[in-house]
Amino acid sequence: NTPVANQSTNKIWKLMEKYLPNTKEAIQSSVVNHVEYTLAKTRFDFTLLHCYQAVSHSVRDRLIEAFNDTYQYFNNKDVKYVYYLSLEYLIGRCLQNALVNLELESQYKEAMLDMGYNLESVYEQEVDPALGNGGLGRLAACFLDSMATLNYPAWGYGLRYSYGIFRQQIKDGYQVEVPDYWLDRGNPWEIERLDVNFQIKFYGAVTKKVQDGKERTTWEGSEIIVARAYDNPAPGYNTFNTINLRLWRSLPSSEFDFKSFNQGDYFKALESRQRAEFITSVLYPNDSTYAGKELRLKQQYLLVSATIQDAIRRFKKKRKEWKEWPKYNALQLNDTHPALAIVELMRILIDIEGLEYEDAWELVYNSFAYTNHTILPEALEKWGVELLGNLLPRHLEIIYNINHIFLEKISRKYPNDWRKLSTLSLVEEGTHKTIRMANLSIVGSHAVNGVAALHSQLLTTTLFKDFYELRPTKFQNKTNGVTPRRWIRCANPGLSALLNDVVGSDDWVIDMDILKNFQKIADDPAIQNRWMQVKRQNKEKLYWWVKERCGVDLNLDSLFDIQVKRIHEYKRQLMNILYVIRRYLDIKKTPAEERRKLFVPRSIMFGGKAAPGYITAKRIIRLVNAVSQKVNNDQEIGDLLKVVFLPNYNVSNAQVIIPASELSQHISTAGLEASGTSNMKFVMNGCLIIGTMDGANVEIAEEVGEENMFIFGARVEQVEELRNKMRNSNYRDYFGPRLTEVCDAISNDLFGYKYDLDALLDTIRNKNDYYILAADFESYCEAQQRVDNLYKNKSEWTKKSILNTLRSGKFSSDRTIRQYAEEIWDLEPCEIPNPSKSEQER
Ligand code: CR1
Repeated sequence: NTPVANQSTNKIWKLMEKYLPNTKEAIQSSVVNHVEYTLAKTRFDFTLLHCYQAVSHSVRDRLIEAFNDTYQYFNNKDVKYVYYLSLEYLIGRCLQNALVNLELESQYKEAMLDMGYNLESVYEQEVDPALGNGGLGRLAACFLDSMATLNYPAWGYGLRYSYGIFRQQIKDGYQVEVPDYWLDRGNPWEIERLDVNFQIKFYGAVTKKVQDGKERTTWEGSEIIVARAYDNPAPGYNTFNTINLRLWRSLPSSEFDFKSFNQGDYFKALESRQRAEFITSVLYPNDSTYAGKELRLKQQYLLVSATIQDAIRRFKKKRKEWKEWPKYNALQLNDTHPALAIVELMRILIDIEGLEYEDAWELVYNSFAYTNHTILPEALEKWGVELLGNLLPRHLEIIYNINHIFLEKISRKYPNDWRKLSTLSLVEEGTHKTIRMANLSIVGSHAVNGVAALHSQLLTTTLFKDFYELRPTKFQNKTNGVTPRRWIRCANPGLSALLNDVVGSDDWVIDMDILKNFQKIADDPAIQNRWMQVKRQNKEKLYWWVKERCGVDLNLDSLFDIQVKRIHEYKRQLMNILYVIRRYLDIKKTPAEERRKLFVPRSIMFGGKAAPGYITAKRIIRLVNAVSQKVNNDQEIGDLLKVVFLPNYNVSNAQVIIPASELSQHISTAGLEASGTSNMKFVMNGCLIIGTMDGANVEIAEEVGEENMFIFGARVEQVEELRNKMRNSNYRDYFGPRLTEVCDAISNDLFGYKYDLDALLDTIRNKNDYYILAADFESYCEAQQRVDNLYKNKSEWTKKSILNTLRSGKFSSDRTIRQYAEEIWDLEPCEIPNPSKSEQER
């Protein structure tokens, strides 16, 4: 029996009404209090790390006020929620983002400076939580920021891995993976919910019983563990709304393994408890590939089951009828990784809640939606029926049911069309029978979307063609976006200040489209100068970053040319480094006195992680480092060309790298990069793109103008024909002379590591060059020549840089999230009253 405060008379209510003050003194005393009472350190002398921890706790207190109020308000208003389900979130560091979004950065800066601490050095103390691989995980984090900012009633759900993506070190030019135990200094941002635990079952058996003339199915799991909630507040910008990223951690269930215990095997009993903790221990470090490991399936099911149980509990508190479920709940699947949620909700509705199959299906279908992020065949998840049936026997049964009913409809619509039946089926027959998770996701969802216009169109004409013909209205496009809060406001303070001056306010932070109204400044020499100064300062910051980590001295006047993303053959880092070699050979051939006339000095940087088992990707890293070694130490070359591999690319490093970049490479084989999201961040930060007509590059070209990019290479319609031409022909016939010379130089051991590098070249010489690198190489070289020509004209370059930023409004994730909310989720914003604003009004 908790005493309930009476609004008008109760003293407790008076206390509750108060929010933490944000004066300099209040901030300082809250920090000092946390040093003393939370960290138990002496307030007279504390390290920078303790300072970071205390500041974070002080900011967290403020976040929690907003966070609690937000969900209380949502609950009172009885709103519809969207549940965003994702196995990955790359949220990046929290402190600066929280301060910026709470609009407290300058107050904290001043308060801390007064105590002798530089806030930026404090930021650097924070680990970068890296619970994701690449674009898919970072997209989920940008979406949370936009959902909070736009006041949507939303929940993010994911897993709290103890080990994030590995830390990448470079030793002797090779990638070395180091475990990322990111929690070793604690995590001041999370709130452990000791009271939010759900049981998760695995294995066991299914039994059928007839009860009141109805068949009832029950599934008794033989391994039971617990999922515990850890909440991570995500504040919106320019609003009091703060939403929750709820991450599950696996723990042993309190039901001790009595069998082993009674048999006297104490250690065996403990072992099974440790196995439970292991489930959320490590993120699978694969990007756009599918591994098929049982532990991964356990992770997926744990996320799904705990989340669905949590959503149902919340729904039932309001005692609504089941038929109201879709009116109050939208569930978005971030790729197929959480697709079992469809089946889990079916299971609970039928087996536990006692709904009829058709009624349950209606609720599931109308609440779920699925986003596809790739058409690469190696990424499509297919779980072997033995594995799935063993771990989740009842779920396999339900999948067969769904499939049976679905295929019956298909055969009525297309009698005797066996091809259609076999491509649409959720089950892939063969010696090794599997469940196709994409097919399950499409069949169980009322909306399916791709992540850029080209990608969504390819889904309807290739990968999901038959599904599209069946139900064209189900298929949509939602072009990705990124949050301008983190990617401009936090990462590029110089540019932010400049934009504030141009616009006359910071309104652009929540409305990027207004930047379009200021395009005439692109020609203004004074603005151009300031624009160049900002870029210069950002380049200086990266200069020091590179010097410290790579020991390379970059020329600040050189063109900073950057490709950072996961290492993948389809992203063609190989083409980039082969061009670097081309450039090196060309410089060497040119008489010394003409070199500076012909070549713009360039600092070419690569960064990105290779999946630990992806040998070719690792060899690409080896080649970059071999070239870097050779070129950077060549006295003749000097600062005309530098090549650097930036180790351990992650969100916080990206915040230094992207604002400093002038040219940015997005050069995937046309049709294979679903969207790309860093391309958007680079454009916002005034970088010019060299790229193919792929993914969101197509829409970037539409927005900023093709004349403000360096576009090259085969278009998607040409790729198949080019591949056919190369098939069964000798690479000597399809390599141009420029590429031949480069490959010969590598094979003649110019860079060493002959065994690795020859094997790498064989992927384009003797394996039919699937990614058509050779076919695109000539036009890539030409585009690079256009880059050099333009860079010689600083004013023209800067003008294009300015236009890139001002025309990038479409790529704010605010636009994307609004579209999801209106076109898929049918969700209304719900803004909670801002107490500081209403106090001002009083
Ligand atoms: C795509 O490769 C896209 C992100 C986010 C990736 C990339 O082009 O920008 O998703 N796909 O939508 C992926 O990780 C599993 O697939």
